[in-house]
Amino acid sequence: MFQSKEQFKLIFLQKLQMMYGKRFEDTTVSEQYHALGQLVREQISAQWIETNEKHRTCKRKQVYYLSIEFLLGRMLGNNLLNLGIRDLCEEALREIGISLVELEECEIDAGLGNGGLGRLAACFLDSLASLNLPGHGCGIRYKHGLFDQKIVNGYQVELPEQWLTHGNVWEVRRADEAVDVKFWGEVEAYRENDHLKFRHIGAETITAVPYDMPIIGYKTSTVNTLRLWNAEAAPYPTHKNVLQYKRETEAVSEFLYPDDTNDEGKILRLKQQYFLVAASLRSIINSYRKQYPDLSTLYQYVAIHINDTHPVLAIPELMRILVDEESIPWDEAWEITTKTISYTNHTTLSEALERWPVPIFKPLLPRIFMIVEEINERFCRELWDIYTGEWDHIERMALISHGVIRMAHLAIVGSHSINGVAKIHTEILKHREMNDFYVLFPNRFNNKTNGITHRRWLLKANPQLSTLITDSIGEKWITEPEELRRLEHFADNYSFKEQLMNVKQKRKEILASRIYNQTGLKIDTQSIFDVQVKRLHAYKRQLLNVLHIMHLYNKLKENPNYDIHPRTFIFGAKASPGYHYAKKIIKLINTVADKVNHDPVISNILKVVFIENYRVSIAEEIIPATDVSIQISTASKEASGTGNMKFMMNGALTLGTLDGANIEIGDAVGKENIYTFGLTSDEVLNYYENGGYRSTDYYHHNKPIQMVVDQLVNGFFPKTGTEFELIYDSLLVQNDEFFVLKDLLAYIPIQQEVGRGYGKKSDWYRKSTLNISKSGYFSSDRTIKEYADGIWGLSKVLVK
Ligand code: 26Q
Repeated sequence: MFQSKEQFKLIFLQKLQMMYGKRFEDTTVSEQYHALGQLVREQISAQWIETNEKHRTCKRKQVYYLSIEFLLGRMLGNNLLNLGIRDLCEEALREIGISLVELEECEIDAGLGNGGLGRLAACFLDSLASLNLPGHGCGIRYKHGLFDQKIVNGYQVELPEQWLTHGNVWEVRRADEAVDVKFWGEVEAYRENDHLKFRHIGAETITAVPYDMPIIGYKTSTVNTLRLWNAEAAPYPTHKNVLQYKRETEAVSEFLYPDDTNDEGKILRLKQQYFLVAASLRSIINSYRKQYPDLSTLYQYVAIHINDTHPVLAIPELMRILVDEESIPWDEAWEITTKTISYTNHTTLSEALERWPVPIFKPLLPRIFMIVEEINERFCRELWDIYTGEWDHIERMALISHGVIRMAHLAIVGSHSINGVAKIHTEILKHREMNDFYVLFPNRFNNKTNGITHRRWLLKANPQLSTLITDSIGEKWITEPEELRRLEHFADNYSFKEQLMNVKQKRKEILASRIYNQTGLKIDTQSIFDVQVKRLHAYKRQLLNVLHIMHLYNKLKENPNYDIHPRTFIFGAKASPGYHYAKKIIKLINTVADKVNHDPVISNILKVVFIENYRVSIAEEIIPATDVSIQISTASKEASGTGNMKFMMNGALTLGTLDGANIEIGDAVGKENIYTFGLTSDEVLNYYENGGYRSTDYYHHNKPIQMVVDQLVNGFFPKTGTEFELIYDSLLVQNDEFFVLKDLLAYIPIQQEVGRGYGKKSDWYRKSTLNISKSGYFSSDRTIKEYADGIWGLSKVLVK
């Protein structure tokens, strides 16, 4: 690596000149960014090769993490940090008049994910490499990541995201490792040595070309690989209409699908899933074969993890390879497959469980369909032996029923480990949603509470807080996050808390000036920053948050002397383009913002900000500036949540329901250091099972609730007409499926308590300190160690 600032400057200026053929003074910031990126990539190439060599020859188990999403965000700052050269570069660049931060801001986020599931995959890659574990990601190189969001007149408008238009310095195209993936066509049976065999004929072939990205561990020599597949036309297409074939082929890796469970059955989405799986398995097996003679020992050296059911076709695809290509008998192939594959579930929402109609699936993937049918038949026969005569029971558990394939059932039957992502979520899976399977395979179910990489979300995103922490307890926490616990001793240290307060203040000012520059809105940095940023979903209940703001507005209108600490309510959220209800909520937030921010009296006390185009890089600015982290999903609905952990680690206090990982955050910090409220998950699930909730009761018996609900439709918001009828109806006509009105009743007083709590600064920062000190458990380093030990059987491989 670079020996000194002077050496770095020399190499950097040379690089810049070589790449752009200009004098340094004439280069743009974007060119400087690309030159620095290029330089970093060249610097790590030796370590990357070394890691690959080591993994190729070490005869140790490797894990491949298959995910339809990797929400990486920006890479430059993180890579510099992990290489341990960020400070050196920053100073050297400053000396030649360049701001590193400005360069970093040139980088467009790699937004190849919707939210939690995709970001989790990215955090896992960082932890795998930092822990020297041989673990690699397999995903799709979408040409367009999640759409860019514009807010026009309060409405969300989507634009295609364009992260690749200026090239991507972090990827290497490996054309020599391209593989074929087959769709359509027919299956032909034939005899070979008296065995019945099958081959796929008349198929349409797509070429999958890998683009590899280096995943650099924190101050280690390990550089793992994220392999993203690009769909391209086969070199010599035999297709009748070559242009059409080319267009259809490239469409496979063109767009990331937005998370929209209402919009099922899109054939392109299924194509993407099989494309990822078939290309990844081919490449995994190719590299396995370089070390080992046959596939009978595959599971001893390879673990394949599927991130939700999106890559579940890895199960029948592996069976196809073992049975059709390797001529391994079915039973042995099945044992190899189930011992190789493990599965994480990320949802209990039954409408979000993937199902594919047979009429879509079968023609696209004819051989895979036959294998799924065979798995189903054998499984149902086993069930028949156990539950003889119980047709309903068997039908409930079948993989194929009423003409649809249930992907979660395939995942459970075909893997040796099934995990949920927070304790309560795993319990709900075991005892409710997947109970039939838990009874049958109790040992397969386990919990792995999610985590986040504290290096991106604390060390990189919040250098001010990181410095304070390191000054207080040393820097061991960076590689051993549980060390943060030692901050406990500072909970009553006046000087520490004052510095913590100053750090928070500084970050609030940075965010406030960003908001001012982008929107012209002036926000009070002495106010409480109350933040809810996450995908927009009915179950996440941004609506509960807005109705509470409307309530505060009403209270202040009624009594301008109403005693309340000034607040800034900050939202960031993308709604799936076809999810009308979610889009109405965005319009409502912006409508309330308009009303509140333009009221001459109220706007001195309350402000509402909707931050456009929420994404990883914006999260890195918002989270460190947050006082109150809003985590108010309907209990039982949020599998885990990971934003909650990022806020906690940055010293925000959580205001949340007893849902997902909020419960474990509460257990870690103690109930004095978190604000919880609302229905419990048992109460919610009991209502769903037995009925008994009547939203109109809450409406009729509570004036403040009635008032805000009526304001949705009674002209309170000028010129909105019937705009919010959908929301109004969801609350009163559809009986408020997510218990917004009932929980609003509890939310109002707990928010008052938060306001009072914030007034007592010393106490508030005591709580804040304790939250940071207990956040080490929520590092993905801990999570990944649990996966490595408990599921994958993986151990460290040190690279020299
Ligand atoms: C499905 C079908 C068609 C198109 C898209 C999709 C799709 C895409 C993405 C369905 C779901 C997702 C993403 C789900 C997700 O992010 N789940 C979250 O996972 C986090 C990590 O475990 C948890 O913390 C969250 O609680 C969970 O909501």
